[in-house]
Amino acid sequence: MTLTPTATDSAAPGPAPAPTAEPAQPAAPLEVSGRDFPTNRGGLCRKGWTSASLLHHNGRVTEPLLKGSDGVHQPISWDQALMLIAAAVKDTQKQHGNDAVGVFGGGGLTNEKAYLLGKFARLALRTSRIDYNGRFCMSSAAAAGNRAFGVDRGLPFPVTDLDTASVILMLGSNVAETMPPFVPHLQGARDAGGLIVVDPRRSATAALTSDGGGLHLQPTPGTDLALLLGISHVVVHEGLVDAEFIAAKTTGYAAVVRSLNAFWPERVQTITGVPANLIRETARRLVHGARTGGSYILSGRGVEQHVDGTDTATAAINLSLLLGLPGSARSGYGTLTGQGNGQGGREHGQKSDQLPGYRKITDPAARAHIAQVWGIDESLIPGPGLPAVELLKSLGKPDGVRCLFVHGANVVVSAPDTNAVTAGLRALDFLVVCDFFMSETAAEADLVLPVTQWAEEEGTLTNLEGRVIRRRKALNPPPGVRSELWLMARLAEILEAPSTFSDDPETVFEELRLASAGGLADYSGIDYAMLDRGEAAYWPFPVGSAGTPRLFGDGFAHADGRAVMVPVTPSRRADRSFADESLALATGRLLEHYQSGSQTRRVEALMASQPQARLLIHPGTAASRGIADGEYATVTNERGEVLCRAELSNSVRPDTVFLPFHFPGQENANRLTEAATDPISGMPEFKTSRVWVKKAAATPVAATAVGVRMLVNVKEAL
Ligand SMILES: Nc1nc2c(c(=O)[nH]1)N[C@H]1C(S)=C(S)[C@@H](COP(=O)(O)OP(=O)(O)OC[C@H]3O[C@@H](n4cnc5c(=O)[nH]c(N)nc54)[C@H](O)[C@@H]3O)O[C@H]1N2
Ligand SMILES: Nc1nc2c(c(=O)[nH]1)N[C@H]1C(S)=C(S)[C@@H](COP(=O)(O)OP(=O)(O)OC[C@H]3O[C@@H](n4cnc5c(=O)[nH]c(N)nc54)[C@H](O)[C@@H]3O)O[C@H]1N2
Ligand SMILES: [Mo]
Repeated sequence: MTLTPTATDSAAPGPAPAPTAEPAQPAAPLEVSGRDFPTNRGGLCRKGWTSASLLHHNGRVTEPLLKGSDGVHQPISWDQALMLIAAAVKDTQKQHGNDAVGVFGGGGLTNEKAYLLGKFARLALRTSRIDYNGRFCMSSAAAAGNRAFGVDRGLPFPVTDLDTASVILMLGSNVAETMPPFVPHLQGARDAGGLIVVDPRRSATAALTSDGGGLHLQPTPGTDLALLLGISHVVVHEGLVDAEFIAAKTTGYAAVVRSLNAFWPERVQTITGVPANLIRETARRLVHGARTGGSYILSGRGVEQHVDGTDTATAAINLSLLLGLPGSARSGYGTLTGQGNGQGGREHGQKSDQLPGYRKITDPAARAHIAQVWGIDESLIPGPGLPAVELLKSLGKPDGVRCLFVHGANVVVSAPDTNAVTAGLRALDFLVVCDFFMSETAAEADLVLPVTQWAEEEGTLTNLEGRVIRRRKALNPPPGVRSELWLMARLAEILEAPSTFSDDPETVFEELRLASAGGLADYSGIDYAMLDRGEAAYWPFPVGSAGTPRLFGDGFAHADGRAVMVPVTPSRRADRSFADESLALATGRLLEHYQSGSQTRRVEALMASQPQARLLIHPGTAASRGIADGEYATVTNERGEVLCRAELSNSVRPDTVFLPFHFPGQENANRLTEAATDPISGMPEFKTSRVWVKKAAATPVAATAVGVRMLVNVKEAL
């Protein structure tokens, strides 16, 4: 049979759901094919096509595995595993208090699993310490959206609205590699000469600007905030502001205008390296677009994953407000959500300060509502916990988390300053990792629990447009593998949790509906039956409504209906230069690999095409260090060292090098990234690190072995 993907917003390997999938029918082998759906137009990226091979991969973990004193994992029964966990939780909490148990979730989990994980942490584990890898992904864009609009939905309009735009400004997003099915939506703007890409690299997306007269702005990494202030300065000082919109729909305009004074284009050129004439041209094209076919501003991780990511996204929103884009029928602002369920995963309680329905855990009314849905006393809901980076920093510390559950993240590869994270994991009293593969994080675990993959479970996801989509089960999991809903329900029972924990996805969704009712992300009018009929379900979708494909047409989500303009300015830190021998390290993605590579490094076809990390470096920069194309280089700073091959390319600025973050061990870019965070969102500084690059003293032995190592069958390794 053919499984129908991918209504997804990202290029996740788990093909995402179609609105009208067929009923569950175990069958093998499973094939994956594209289906016509507005977000992808039937397209599917290479990782999508190869994803089915992972379902039957021989590296699949199929039994609970306990690490012995010799460091080797050995199979145990599920009953033994559950008893061990219960004992570890009780012991830890007796000795160190309830918050010594922590949970690290994932933006790839279905809505049902994400919702139940938040409830499980707070009621069964009785801890406030839950956060998730979406903190590394969408948190800055989310914080900026909440601050400006009062709500955080990646695209406040259906993605097909972009098709007719004449100008699209892409800020640090490389959709040509990270969301290939999205690229057709840029065609209208490309044809109109209106595609403008901001990226320190000439990425595959930046290269799309060359065929129709688009623009590529190539700033020094980490200087986007200044660049956006420069573009806004032009809009204000050339009299191009949409004054009617500002007066009717916003607050804070005067302060924002004042904050722009020091950012005239020539000065911004000296900060960013982007020529002043391109800054002016960008502003003028955006204005022209807004007055003709429509202008959109879209942001990606390149501008958001910084210590000033929230302020940078805010500067992008302010620019869009000056132009009157948000809420307009033909124009808009949005951010491109990444993970398979990056949107839904950030709405229903995995965040440390959140309750379902995008509610605040500190809000008394929200607590009362959720306590009533859960049938418990409100005092049983803990207060806010720690955001991801702080949670990871606390691992193994006397007053920190000492027993950790990981559901859907591979932090040994993907978290910032990973040497420190790995040390933290090793200092834990007990680490439980749920995964389908022996990821680098699972390899550190005391207990690895084998869980179901995307095609083996029912559930829902919410795509980048805020549209809830059903994912159907297509085949049975291998014997020995359990669903995470089952695991949470069993453990809740053993730990004598209050309330109820169902292992049936539809029952959990029904509860999520009630819990989300009246919240910002209201799903109460959505049910499985309508999703199965293929009906479009955009939240907020209160009972009795028809959902909300387009937000902001009638105003913004703040009480007065206005968008809030917040003045922002670059910090000294973000302004720092790389004038000495050091270089700016930017990180990001390759077409062939997904995230920590835990899945895609197991696919032969993908490994054959991208077997190892390569450091993208400008030929001049490489020459001054005596590094030839393909030779090994070391990339170092105070946190660690990466050893990998150099790839000489004019696509990157001479002051910048680029590393993908998909590879482990000595090729892991996150040995170099800093765990400093954005004070508002908790986003770490993934996109700009100060590094020194040298020719490697000796060629390492089989550097690729690090990537391939995990292909070994776990059982064979025992
Ligand atoms: N192939 C593939 N597709 C994916 C994923 C994957 O791992 N692989 N992951 C999914 C997920 S979770 C996400 S979040 C999305 C991410 O999708 P994107 O945001 O498109 O991904 P990145 O490659 O992280 O970053 C985009 C661009 O930012 C640029 N950049 C780096 N530093 C800066 C900077 O300081 N300023 C600016 N303006 N640009 C900068 C990089 O050169 C890169 O081209 O992709 C999703 N799709
Ligand atoms: N330097 C640098 N670092 C980055 C980034 C960057 O641009 N640069 N990007 C960041 C971003 S945007 C993201 S989203 C993160 C992603 O980082 P991670 O979350 O670590 O990435 P994944 O490889 O998706 O890890 C998910 C793991 O969970 C497993 N898994 C998948 N689905 C499920 C499930 O349903 N249940 C369970 N239990 N396990 C599951 C997979 O097999 C895999 O081992 O990385 C961040 N790290
Ligand atoms: Mo992400």
